[in-house]
Amino acid sequence: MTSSVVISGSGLWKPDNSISNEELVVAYNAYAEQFNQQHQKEIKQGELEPKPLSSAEFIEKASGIKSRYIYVKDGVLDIDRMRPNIPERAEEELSDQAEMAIHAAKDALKAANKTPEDIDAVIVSCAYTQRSYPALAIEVQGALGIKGFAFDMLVACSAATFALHRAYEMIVAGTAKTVLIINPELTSPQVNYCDRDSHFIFGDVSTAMVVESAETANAEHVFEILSTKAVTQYSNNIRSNFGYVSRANDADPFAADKLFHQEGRKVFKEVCPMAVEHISEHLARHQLSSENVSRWWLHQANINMNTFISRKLLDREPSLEEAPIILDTFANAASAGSIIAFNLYHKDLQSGDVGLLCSFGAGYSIGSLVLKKL
Ligand code: CO8
Repeated sequence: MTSSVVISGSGLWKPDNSISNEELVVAYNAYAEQFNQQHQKEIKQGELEPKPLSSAEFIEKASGIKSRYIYVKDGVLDIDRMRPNIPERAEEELSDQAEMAIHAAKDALKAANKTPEDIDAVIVSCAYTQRSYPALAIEVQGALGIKGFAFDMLVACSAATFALHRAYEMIVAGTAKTVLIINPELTSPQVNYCDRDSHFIFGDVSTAMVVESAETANAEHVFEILSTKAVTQYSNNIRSNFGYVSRANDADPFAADKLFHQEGRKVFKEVCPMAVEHISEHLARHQLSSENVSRWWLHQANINMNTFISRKLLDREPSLEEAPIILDTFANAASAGSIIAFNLYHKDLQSGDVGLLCSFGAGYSIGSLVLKKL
């Protein structure tokens, strides 16, 4: 292995529909008021807590989110449903996530100046896959006419960066030449739109990247992967108990604990210092300091987390140009967040500029890559 490994293209696909904070709050508050009305007696007798009201101002201030993309809007704002209405597709049809994946994959292939014939491995990596098997990656591989092999992997918010790590290693090891990584983040089916603390956090989106040897790369914007770094540490503070064993547990498969839930404050307190330490150590490996980094493509869970982390790293407030924020329009798109930031903000960098791509989230899991524009 003589040549370096590069990211030669990225892709982004967003659904046609979006939901603003105001729309979301109107629906949630109507639901909460209806719930409190219907359970007046139990609430009065202290058997049930009333549902508190949400506010668009709180959401923007606490998270930086103004709006989020949604794969299917129908049903989410219906106070008698409070979840998207996604029709089940026949086995012969392309699955929803494969469709989302293909949109982003085509965009990334175009940016990397590649065709499906150039790809020999596909990784679909995201927070959830809509079925266990056959793998979504194999479905995408078949639909795009890609030879070689494909597999799915799940690492919650670090799914995209961890997949980039695997692609890097496969190319270094010579087990693949050009790898397509796709993150179809269909989060809305797992959002509890009846929970004030989390109803606003997530959005749906799909991203993709092409990783290959520098020898074969011929795209306009090519970034060498100088190195990768990953860490995981078990925590129950971000959790979803949805799973195939529920049927055998005789548990309600739609119960609140089967959806995304978290101890947001604890996550903030524990993950931020972990991320700062992780990134500092990763840069030090290359004798780099934070001031040597021209662009920070950070995970996009919450604007206050990003501000905290960048301030600690830089000892000052970073400009939006240095550390772009995409939360306002995309919300938290699970593992796709840092990839969206890269996709939208990389073309202006000059040859030799260094950037840091990093995810942090459930698990806990943190994954980073130090990149240099060629
Ligand atoms: N409207 C109005 N008031 C509210 C609302 C609301 N919607 N929500 C909470 N409040 C109230 C609270 O009740 C509280 O009131 P009081 O002070 O009277 O108790 C007050 O506002 C403050 O509440 P919090 O302490 O909860 O609010 P914070 O300021 O801490 O902000 C955050 C909440 C934004 C969640 C914050 O804790 C945070 O940034 N946490 C970081 C964690 C995070 O963002 N995690 C996301 C991880 S996602 C991930 O890892 C991916 C998982 C896989 C994808 C899943 C897809 C579904």
